[in-house]
Amino acid sequence: MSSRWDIFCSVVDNYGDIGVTWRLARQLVVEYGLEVRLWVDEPAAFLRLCPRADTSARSQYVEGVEVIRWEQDFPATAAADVVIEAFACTLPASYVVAMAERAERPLWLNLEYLSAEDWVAGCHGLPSPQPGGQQKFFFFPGFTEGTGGLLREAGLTSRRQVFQADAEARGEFLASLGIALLPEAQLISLFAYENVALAEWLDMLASQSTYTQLLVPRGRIESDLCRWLGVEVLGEGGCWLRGKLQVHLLPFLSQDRYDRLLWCCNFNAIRGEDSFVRAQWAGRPLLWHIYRQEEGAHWDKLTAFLDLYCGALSPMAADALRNLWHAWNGQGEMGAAWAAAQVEMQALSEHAETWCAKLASRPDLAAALVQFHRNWLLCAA
Ligand code: TRH
Repeated sequence: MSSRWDIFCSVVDNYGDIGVTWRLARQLVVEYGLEVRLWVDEPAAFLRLCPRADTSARSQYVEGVEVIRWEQDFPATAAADVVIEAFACTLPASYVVAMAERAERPLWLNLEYLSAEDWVAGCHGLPSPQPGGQQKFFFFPGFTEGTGGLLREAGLTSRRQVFQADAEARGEFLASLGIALLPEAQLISLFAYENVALAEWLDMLASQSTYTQLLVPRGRIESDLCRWLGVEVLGEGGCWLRGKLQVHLLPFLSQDRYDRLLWCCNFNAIRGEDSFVRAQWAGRPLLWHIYRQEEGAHWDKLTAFLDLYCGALSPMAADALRNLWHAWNGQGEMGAAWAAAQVEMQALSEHAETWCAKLASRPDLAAALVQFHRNWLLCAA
């Protein structure tokens, strides 16, 4: 069934909004042959994820997706069959009128932020009446049945497993980033907001008996890293050895290369929403720096996810993981929490693969969206 989809993305801050919508748009094109336009109000953010994009172009095709600069002065345009406003961004008024004027009403969806909280399944798919007689549906991603699932491209798990089993491919990829492996080193990737717990963690890693290589794509954590390393600035491509810890500063990678970085590492520190999901698809233990919300609302999200994730872990491993994530998010001692987590690392590694397989047995978010549209058309007929 061919249809036209419009996805609207307003970049609030960071890369999660554009990261999710760009990934979804590509998947809808590649796997479902849909015509997709992605409207983005901040081309610079898109350029970070897709360096070959042309920021000067008002409209351009990238990997089959028409990426359009979403300007204040919105052009007259025909509404698509399916309209996704990502993360409750406000659609242009003239576009909402165009939707209402279509002979066949489009399906209007608000794609929400990801949360493991219980209430999500109860709200997923609910309609909300809009002025002018239209309806908008809430579409919630999620980890459990009854939610919209998670973004996962076809064949992702097998591609990842083949890569992880291929030492030569991993070596080539790391070499392309200028990384030479130290003997017996564990690899850790680091993507986080500013974080005062970093120093304690790095002290611990530097004092361990075996090497750790910390792979850090450029970003907000750099100032904390500079402070700990005792240097003024960090040069991209540089590396610094302190005790048994070698820190590498990498460029910000394309989404596909970032996936491969996660797949190469024994442990991944990630943040926000999209990298958090990608680290779960990597099948390796992870450390989540959650996006802070007002009045500490993010703690409910963190707790809900941990309750779900730790369900099948032994009490010892679950405690170790909880304490580690709490410390990383500002509640507890990072050094002690890391030492305790190290003891459970084997169990955490095995669990990460089991968890990934469990998630991958559910329909992915793009499939769920397409199915939602089909069901909606049947109901409307
Ligand atoms: O950038 P983020 O902190 O985004 C956040 C969250 O989405 C949060 O929920 C939201 O409210 C806030 O933005 C506004 O983290 P996130 O979600 O992981 O997005 C980062 C994207 O960047 C993701 O698509 C992965 C990608 N990425 C790369 O492509 N290359 C890289 O080198 C790195 C480090 C990330």
